[in-house]
Parts: sequence; structure tokens; C-alpha cells
Amino acid sequence: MRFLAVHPGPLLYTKIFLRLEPLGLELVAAAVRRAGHDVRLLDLQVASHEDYFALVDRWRPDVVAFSCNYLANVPEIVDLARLTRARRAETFVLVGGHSASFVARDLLEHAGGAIDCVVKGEGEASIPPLLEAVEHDRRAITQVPGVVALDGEGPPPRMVESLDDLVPARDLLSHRRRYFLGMLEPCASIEFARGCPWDCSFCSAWTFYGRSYRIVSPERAVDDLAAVREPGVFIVDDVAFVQAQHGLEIGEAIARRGIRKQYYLETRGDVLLRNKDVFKLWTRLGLSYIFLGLEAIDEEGLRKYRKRISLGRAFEALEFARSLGINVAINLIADPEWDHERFEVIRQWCLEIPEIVNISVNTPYPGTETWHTEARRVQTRDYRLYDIQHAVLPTRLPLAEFYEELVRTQRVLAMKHLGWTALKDMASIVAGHLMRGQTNFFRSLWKFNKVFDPKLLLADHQRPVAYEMRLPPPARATVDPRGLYVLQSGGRGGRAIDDATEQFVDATRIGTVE
Ligand code: B12
Ligand code: SF4
Repeated sequence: MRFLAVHPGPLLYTKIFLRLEPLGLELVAAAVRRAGHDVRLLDLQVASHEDYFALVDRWRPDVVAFSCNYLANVPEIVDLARLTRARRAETFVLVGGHSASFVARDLLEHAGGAIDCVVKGEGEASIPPLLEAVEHDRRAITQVPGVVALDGEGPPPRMVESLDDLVPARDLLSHRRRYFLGMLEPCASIEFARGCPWDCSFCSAWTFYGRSYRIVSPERAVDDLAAVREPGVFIVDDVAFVQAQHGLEIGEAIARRGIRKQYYLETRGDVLLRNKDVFKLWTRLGLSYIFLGLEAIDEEGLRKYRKRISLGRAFEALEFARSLGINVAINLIADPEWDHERFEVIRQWCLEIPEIVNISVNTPYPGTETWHTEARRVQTRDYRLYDIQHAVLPTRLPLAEFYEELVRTQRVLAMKHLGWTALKDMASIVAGHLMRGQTNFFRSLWKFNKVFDPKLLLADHQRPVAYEMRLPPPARATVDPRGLYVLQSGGRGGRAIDDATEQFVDATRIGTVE
């Protein structure tokens, strides 16, 4: 069959700071190709809707599969599915991905029959048997694990048996030079581990994977890396190098094979402090950016986001990251409760430190515990606003003033690193990019004011809403996370970490679920 895999368009944040390859979709595409089908992949982060419809008309796919990792992309995907159905009634339309797994039934209902099914969980496991059913007996699709259709639902999704069996179909993605992350340009993505053993209340990374943690073997990880042509590499793991030995073994294998790249990764402050040798080794190998989810700069804020790390430890982690001599970025969560004074304190604090600071807005997402405790307070059910750049919870300041403060803060922070002075320091790097025809980063430097505008953010709340999110049942003080899992938990056995690391995780998380 002809199978067209589609990643939806960009959200606000990726219009400026980065644009990355759709690794999950490439893995699904690889599984489809292995099953003997003809596959194409289109990324609407770099292609237009016109390009999509032209391809549908020209190539006449039997199956169109959308990737829906981001809740904010739901309306775009539903509209594309409806238009696809209107053009080609015989094409089977399906949706998979992180967010799709948490709102599967809603997606089907919004589409009113234009989406044939949603696939929950990891696509590599479910897609071959699903396509088998689509080709030979469409009624059998509801027997496939993870499949949800309007007229039935298959058994719970299964996990892929070994991450070592997976190789992303990177070759299917055209325009690979369009992917970049800050000064890493062009930039590819790679996965060394899947899942997260922690259990932060605002996050769905762990509920999706049933609090499991699986690793790619060092040999396979390095083979994959050796096949990457781009000089920059984004390591997509939620928390990089949870287990020191894994990080060291991959690093040593990279050194042995003489692979030279520049890397970006995200990790926790306490992991950084626990595994200092790993991060020192990776700095020697080319680690250029490290992103720490600090979330708050006061004890109360840290408690609120269930970060069981003291402020002292968090700052110690920052200090250590600085000592590595690389670019350090941190994330802070803006609370809708913030007033003018609080924003000013944050701005001053951020200006005093050398790090890149990213501010996201506290947003309850389906699949998280906060969704069940806070969702009843949301002011809007418009999916498009759930991109952690808009405020969906009631703000203490009038909304317009909240956005004024938010954008002023973001501008101050961005100009610290994107402004003319910073550019002067980066001149040789930028010039190198331009000489190689790489203009993504250079162009992003001037886009800030066009994209981040308080008036535009506010106007986004006035747009007509075609599809509204369904709210969870009335708020509960406590939530049983097992009810949120997409992939079922394998308990301790599902986490590829040694006992000392398991104890460390237990001491630094808040929940009690197995
Ligand atoms: C890497 C990553 C990114 C990359 C995205 C790269 C890309 N183009 O896809 C970058 C850094 C750009 C990014 C940005 C953002 N991200 Co992000 N990101 C992640 C992260 C850490 C890993 C995703 C990943 O690559 N995993 C590895 C691959 C192999 O897995 P996967 O993509 O999930 O794909 C598997 C399944 O989902 C499924 N699948 C996926 N697609 C399809 C399609 C079909 C047809 C099928 C059958 C199955 C299927 O099968 C795949 C293979 O098993 C996740 C957390 C997580 N663990 O999921 C957050 C996460 C997805 N991001 C999140 C958020 C909030 C954002 C931002 C909005 C943040 C911001 N500051 O603005 C932006 C928006 C980006 C945009 N679309 O414009 C949230 C999503 C919240 C939500 N419910 O919408 C998550 C869950 C993080 C979190 N802890 O809350 N992100
Ligand atoms: S450490 Fe917390 S925020 Fe980070 S991925 Fe794990 S559960 Fe999510």
C-alpha cells in the first residue's frame, strides 16, 4: 500500500528557536517500510498545506497517518483529515502520537468519521498489524492493540520489545538542512533512552510510558549516530543519562570511533550532580548545550511542581553546568498567579545569570495529574492555546497585562542571547553557517518581535473555536496515576536502571506509585 506519514505544522516556539526532525514519525515510517509498503513522509513544519494536498492528489496514498504529539495541533490535524476524506473517500486516515493517545476518542468525535482510527502508544508495535487489517479486513482493525475506532477498541497497546530493533527512516525526510537548534545547524535528532522513572505532576512523559525506562544499547546508539550526517545532534531523551554507566559507555564508544558532533541534551539538576563524570566526558566529546528544567527559583515554586530538589541543590547544579564551559539553558514555569512584581523579580534574576532562560506558562495537559486536579479551572477549551505559551488558567493580572509582562520578560531574555551584542560574539559561527548556505539560525534572530507579541497572544483567545476539549470529571485532590498510563507499567522490572539509581529516583520523586 502507499502510506503517507505527515507531521503537522509548527507551533509558536518552533517558529523561532528551533525546528527539529520528527523522529517518532520516522520510526513509524521505518516500521511500515519494513512491512513491505511504499512510504513517503511530509513534515508540515517545513512544507505547506498546499504541498500536502498536491502530494495527496498526485500520489493517491491508500493510508494517511498523522503524528499528533502536541495537543495544540489537534484542530489542524482534524481539519486536514476532513479535507482529505472529502478529496479521497477511499483513503484510510489514522492518527498516532503522544497527545493523540490521551485524547483518542475526542479526536475521532471531532473528525466525525474522517479519522478511521487513533493508534495509542508506540507506533512501531501497532502499525504493521494495523496495516495488515486495513489491507485485508478493515473490520479487524479493532482487534489490533492500541487501536481506538468509533465502533470499538483493541486491547491495550504493547511496548516494542527492544529499542535496539529500531532504526529511524531519516532518508525519507527531505529538506534536512532546515532543521536547527540555536547554533547547531543543521541538526538531527537521536534517541538513547525512552521513558522517565520520575513522576512530576505537570508532565505526561512518564504516564505515556507507564513510568518505564528503556535504553538503547551503546553499540546500537553509536551505530545510529555514525549514520547521522548532520554536525548537530539533539538527544531527545526526557532526562539524559539517568544511569551513569549508560552515558559513559556511549561516550567511550563515540570516542573510540572518532565521531565528532555538537550535542544538545536535557537533564535534571540532581542527575547532573550525581553523574558529573558523564557530563564532563560528553563536554569533551562536543556537548554544546545543556537544558535544565529548574522550573522555579523559590522553594514554594519547586514544591508546587513536585520537584523534590532543594533550591540550594538546583543552584549547585547550575554552578556545575557553568563550570563545564558550555551553553546552559534553563526553563522556568510562569505561574498565572504572577503579578507585576513577580515578573520584575524574575527578569532581574534572569539578567544577573549568564544562562539562556526559557519561560513557559503553567498549563494542565490531559495525561497529567494536574489535568485532573486543575482542569476545571481552565478558561478556554481551545486546543490551539495549549502550547505552554498561552495562559489557559485564570491569571491574577488581567490577561492583557499578563501577556505584556510575559512577552517583556521573554524579550529581555531573548535579547540577552539573540541581540546585536550577542551576535557580535557569535559572528564567526554565524558567518560559517551562512557560507554553508545555512540561514535558519541567522533568520531566527530577527523574528522575535513578529512572533512574540502580547496583542497577538491575546487575539488568539478571540478566534472562533471549532473543536473544544473535553474536561475531566470534577477535580480530585488525589489521582491514581495508573489510570493515566498509556503503556502499562512493568513495575521495577520495566526500568533499566540499577538499584542505586532506583533508590536515587525514589528519593527525588514525590509520588508513591510503583
Ligand atoms: C523531542 C521533543 C520535542 C522536540 C520536537 C521534535 C519534533 N518535531 O517532533 C522539540 C524540542 C522541538 C519540542 C518542542 C515542543 N514540545 Co516537546 N517534546 C519532545 C519530547 C521530549 C520527546 C519526543 C520524541 O521525539 N520522542 C521520541 C520519539 C521516538 O517518540 P514520539 O515522538 O513520541 O513518537 C512515538 C509515539 O508517540 C508514536 N507516534 C508518534 N507519531 C506517530 C504517528 C503515528 C501515525 C503513529 C501510529 C504513532 C506515532 O510512535 C512513536 C514511536 O514510538 C517529548 C516528551 C516525550 N517523552 O514524549 C516532549 C513533548 C511531546 N513536548 C511537549 C511540549 C509542550 C512542547 C512545546 C509545545 C514546548 C514549547 N516550549 O513550546 C514545543 C512545541 C513543538 C512544536 N510542535 O512546534 C509536551 C507535549 C504536551 C502536549 N500534550 O501537547 C511533551 C510531552 C513534554 C512534556 N513533558 O510535557 N519537543
Ligand atoms: S523528570 Fe519530571 S518533568 Fe522531566 S520528563 Fe520526568 S516526569 Fe517529566
